[in-house]
Amino acid sequence: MNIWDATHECMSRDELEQLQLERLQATVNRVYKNVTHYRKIFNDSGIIAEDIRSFSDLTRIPFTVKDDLRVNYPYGMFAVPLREIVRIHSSSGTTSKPIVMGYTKNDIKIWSNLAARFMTAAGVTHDDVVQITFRYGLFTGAFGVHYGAEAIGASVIPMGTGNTDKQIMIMQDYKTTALVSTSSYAMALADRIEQLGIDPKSLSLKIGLFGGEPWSEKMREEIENRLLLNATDNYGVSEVIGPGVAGECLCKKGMHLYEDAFIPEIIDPETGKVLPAGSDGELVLTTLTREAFPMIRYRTGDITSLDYAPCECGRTLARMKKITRRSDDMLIIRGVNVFPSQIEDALFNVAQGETPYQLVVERKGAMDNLEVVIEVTDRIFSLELQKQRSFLEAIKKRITSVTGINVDVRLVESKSIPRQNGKILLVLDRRNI
Ligand code: DLL
Repeated sequence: MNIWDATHECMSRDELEQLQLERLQATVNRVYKNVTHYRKIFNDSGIIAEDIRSFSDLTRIPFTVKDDLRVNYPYGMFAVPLREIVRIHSSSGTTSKPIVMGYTKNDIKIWSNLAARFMTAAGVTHDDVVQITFRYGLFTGAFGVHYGAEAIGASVIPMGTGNTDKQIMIMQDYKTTALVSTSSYAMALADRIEQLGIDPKSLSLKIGLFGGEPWSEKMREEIENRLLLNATDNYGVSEVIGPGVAGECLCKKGMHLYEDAFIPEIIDPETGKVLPAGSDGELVLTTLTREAFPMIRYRTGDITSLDYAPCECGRTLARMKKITRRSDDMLIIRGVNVFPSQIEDALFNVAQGETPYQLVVERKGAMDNLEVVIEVTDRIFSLELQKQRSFLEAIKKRITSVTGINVDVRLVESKSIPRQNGKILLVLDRRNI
């Protein structure tokens, strides 16, 4: 099995911890010097950057949460001046404003190598033809994997999202060997390949790299059987870098977390207490190499656990269990992160006030579907039909512009959404992942 960066992926725990501490000290000094938000937090908590010398010292620093990034929109969390930034990405915030991340030249180089790690671990080499079906743009997914694949020397097809028939045509004609997508899009591709009567044996697919959303072992089995490829999981979070935080090797027994670049902690999401190794809890990440956008103890919201036992592949890095749950209400719809509060904001804005509603998430075929069910209020009821239609259209448009996903919107009779103790369950997630 190939290893992209054996020096860092196979270090002894002692060496690794030494490296982590050196990099942690540099990062803490950097944020104290350059990021007002952290300087204030350190000063308020009586923490002196030079005093952070051990992992237990790290736990004295308060967590960073999405809201801190929102408050510092757009560039407040940058640790370098804009002239040193060569790339800007963004991810969804909890309101209509996104979170903005910056990268220096060196950040991009390090990121490419981190992405190359999980791609190599999944079996990608310079002989592969890699088709990337993530959205190119502000989302970190496509560019992260793209640069990783180029670093390996593979031939990259930067397809972007959608246009499934064309994806399949290209897959056939260009002889794609590695597919990069969300697991749900892989299922949608498999459905369409079947509908078109294409024999998957006639394709050249060998490797599937799936990430960006939760998926089960059952789904893995189904994708592997239908597309005839070896499917691996990879994990990333835009706020800390993008894809390239962790990825499975072919043993498929957890995702190796690149601990030389990120310190992971597992905490109890209720109390914030750090839990012992092996416990299930929320993953918190501290970046160790980021120049432009360092994050100290960033709460990812993802529930997982870490296994520090050595892996048969030779990598010594801890392995992170598949994520199936979040500690907050963030939804992942077709690989896009959506917060119910973003939708509520958009809805109340167009409706000019509070309106009872429910978000219903379902799988339609292989793909996720989000329907916004809105109860008719007197104000909406009094509108003539034409106006009601344009009202629904306006809501749809606004939600799409804020979240980046298309939703269905439906009006229902007043008081028809079921209540429990007088309250509507705001999110009804009927997907069975
Ligand atoms: O989704 C980065 C990424 C892109 C990773 C492509 C892998 C492949 P965000 O848009 O910031 O970044 O979303 C991050 O997505 O906190 C998880 O909740 C979820 N997520 C990402 N990868 C996985 C995975 C990218 N393999 C959020 N399994 C994270 C489960 C995942 N959830």
